[in-house]
Amino acid sequence: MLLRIAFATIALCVVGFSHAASPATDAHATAPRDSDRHAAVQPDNDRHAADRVNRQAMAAQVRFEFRHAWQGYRRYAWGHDDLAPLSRKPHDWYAQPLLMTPVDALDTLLLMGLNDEADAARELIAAKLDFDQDIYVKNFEITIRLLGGLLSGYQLSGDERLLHKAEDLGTRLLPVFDSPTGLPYVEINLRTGKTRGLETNPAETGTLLLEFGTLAKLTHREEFYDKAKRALVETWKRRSSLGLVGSSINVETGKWLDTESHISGGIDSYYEYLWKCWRLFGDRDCLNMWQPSIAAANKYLADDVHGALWYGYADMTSGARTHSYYGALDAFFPALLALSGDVPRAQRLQESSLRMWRAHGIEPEQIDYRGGKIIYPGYALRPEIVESTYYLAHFTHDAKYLAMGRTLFRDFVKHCRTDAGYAALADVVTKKRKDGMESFVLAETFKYFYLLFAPDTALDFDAVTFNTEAHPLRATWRTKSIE
Ligand code: DMJ
Repeated sequence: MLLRIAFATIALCVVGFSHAASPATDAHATAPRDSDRHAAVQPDNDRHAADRVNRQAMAAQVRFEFRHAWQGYRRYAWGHDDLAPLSRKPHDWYAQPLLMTPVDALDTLLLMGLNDEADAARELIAAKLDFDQDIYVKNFEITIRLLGGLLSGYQLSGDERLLHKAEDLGTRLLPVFDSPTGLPYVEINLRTGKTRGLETNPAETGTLLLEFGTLAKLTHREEFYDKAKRALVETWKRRSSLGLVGSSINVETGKWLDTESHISGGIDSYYEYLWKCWRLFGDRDCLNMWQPSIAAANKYLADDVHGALWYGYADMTSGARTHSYYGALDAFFPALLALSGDVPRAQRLQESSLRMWRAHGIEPEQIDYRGGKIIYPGYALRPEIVESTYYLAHFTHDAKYLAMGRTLFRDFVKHCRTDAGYAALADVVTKKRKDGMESFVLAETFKYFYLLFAPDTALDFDAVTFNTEAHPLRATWRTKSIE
């Protein structure tokens, strides 16, 4: 597959990023405009409506709803990690807030041209985000959300303060890699550098290189790249003879604690970064690790059930099927398949994800695809099915993915919108709500909805690689195209 990644060594990284909406008309608005909202909520009155998705109106509607969620955070949780949308209270992950929502949402604000809001978020981050805290944090979550968000925010805005915060954070996180195997400990104290947490998984060990690697390139400190790459390689080296990895591993011994393999939470983004570290950095070792890994996943995890494609669970050593589970997290896989060149398989799997969504008008966390029984009934406002819709629309130019995205968005608004923002669902059958709005809703779910409908000029897809938290990273350090 030809990757059209031709990067010039320009000083700032804003070239190639632009937003669909006009900042001149919107930058000073203080509330979402009703005209934006109503532009997209007209019902489909004829059977051809799906073929005529009004992209401009849909992008405006997504932007309006994103702003509604952002304003809820701003009103009730400003300066904290995230908003509890039902109780209208702030929620923090740790004893000290680390501004999860503003950092995670910053690049979405910028891409949507919400410049006043983005400026306020940047000032809050510059003034209040202090990593010198005596708290243990999860390395994986902090890396994908905060390190990723600071780096893409820097690349989009040119605000050097964000890069300095990213370097401070990356430096504080580095001791996680000081284990006998090079696999990272699960948690680290941001002030003391002490580590803890021996039981980890491939997602936590293998989903660090895009962020640490980008930090290495931007700061010219290669140790960030080398340590995160070693963690990925050490995970891959422990694959079975079939080419599969398990779902739990000990950091210090490197021994598998659970040999069940799948593409779901705990392993998912390990696959994603094998491909994407080749795409972003042109690191051929990553391509060489990806090829046998995806072949093994397609051989042992893919499951054809009455003509429908799913990916289930299997033992990494024997390849024997252990569960026929698939869920909201697995729904990222069509995006990865499409990005790595396998559009036909991506399209088939996306049909299955849509079937899962449609069964209840919104997707549950996990189902048993043989029979359709729900295993976990919640919906955490996850982005993965939207991400795959966006990628497939990009690669196929088929309007059916726009119509699919419109269905997903209407269901999302219908079931999850609250007066203060958006609320997760405790149960997709009863539609009972839950008092949570994770930062990834603003980082990912709304961003992918927006990019799906926005003009292609909103973001140059070929010039960026999204980290697993939807933060677009741009290889400004590269001068050549790769194939
Ligand atoms: C996000 O934090 C990331 O996408 C991660 O890789 C998986 N889970 C959530 C969203 O569902």
